[in-house]
Amino acid sequence: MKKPVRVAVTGAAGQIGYALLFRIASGEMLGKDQPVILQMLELPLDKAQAALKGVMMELEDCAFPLLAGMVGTDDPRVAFKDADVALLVGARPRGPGMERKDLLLENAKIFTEQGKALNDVASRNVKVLVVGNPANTNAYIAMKSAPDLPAKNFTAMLRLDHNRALSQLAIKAGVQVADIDRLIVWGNHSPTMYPDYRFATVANASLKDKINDADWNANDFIPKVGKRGAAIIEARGLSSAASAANAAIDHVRDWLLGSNGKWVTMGIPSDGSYGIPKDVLYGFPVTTQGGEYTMIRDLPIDDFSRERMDKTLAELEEERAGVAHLL
Ligand code: NAX
Repeated sequence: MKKPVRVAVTGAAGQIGYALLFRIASGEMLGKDQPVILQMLELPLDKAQAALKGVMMELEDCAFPLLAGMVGTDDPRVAFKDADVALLVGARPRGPGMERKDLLLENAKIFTEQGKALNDVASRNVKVLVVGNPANTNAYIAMKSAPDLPAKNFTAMLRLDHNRALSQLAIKAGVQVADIDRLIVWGNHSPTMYPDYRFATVANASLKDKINDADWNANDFIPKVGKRGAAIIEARGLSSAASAANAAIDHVRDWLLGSNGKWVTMGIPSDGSYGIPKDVLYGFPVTTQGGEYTMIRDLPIDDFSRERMDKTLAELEEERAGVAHLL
């Protein structure tokens, strides 16, 4: 039997947590031969801790053969102790009358504290995925608060946007999702993101040749992917949870086990490529192998794309400026 991998999950009693933990424990994220220890963090509130206890009881009741242990806590230093993977899902939601700036600052406090705790107690090669919004900036804050850990190990989730875009393209072109490769979602996990299928292929032929429709791209596809989260809330009365958990699993699975040459989108600290300033946590195309990602470089950027990539960058720069005094 392999040595168990320690997976920390914050916001474990929330909706995404509920859709995520059981799949991790069943081996869907790290493999059907990989035991896991779940280290779950929730707020130090009676209600949150009671709900977490209930989730842990249900995990117990599944008798997952791969679940080698569980920890439930309200202390980040306990949850992140020796963690190999950390899924930072819990975040402060926007309350009534709360301004975007306040939301940013409230979350900055959480991700500063959690970044420091990771820095102090997690595995020196912990792989961090931030799901809680604003995901890119929260990941940036955690990265800056953990100077002893490799900055490249801090990532933000754009995989849900990537998966949403894949499905919309498959529907439009009348092809199978599994046959599409080389899709990108540039930038911030927000409606400013830029889903870009200029390089996409379907069964190795150009997808752009199949969908040669600039009007559909600009006025249907891009806004639909960008506003999909809001459309789900309107339809379901609740925000995306199962699809978000699924995307988190895809992100971590591909990162650790490899994407087999397929392009996937990850929010990663920029190295200055594509005119995106160093360190900005931005959605880029990558391939993954052996627990490392490699950015796809030197793709040509046309005027239409440049404008959109700059717009989503401007939003990220604004968020970064809003928290700069805390870092
Ligand atoms: P819920 O409100 O259902 O759950 C969040 C849980 O986190 C709650 O149980 C809460 O008690 C806990 N929590 C809050 N602050 C915490 C802290 N400091 N430490 C530990 N636990 C904490 O939200 P849910 O629907 O699960 O969504 C979680 C986050 O994911 C939200 O920020 C949401 O905006 C974000 N999303 C991000 C997506 C992405 O693609 N990056 C898509 C889905 C989702 O909207």
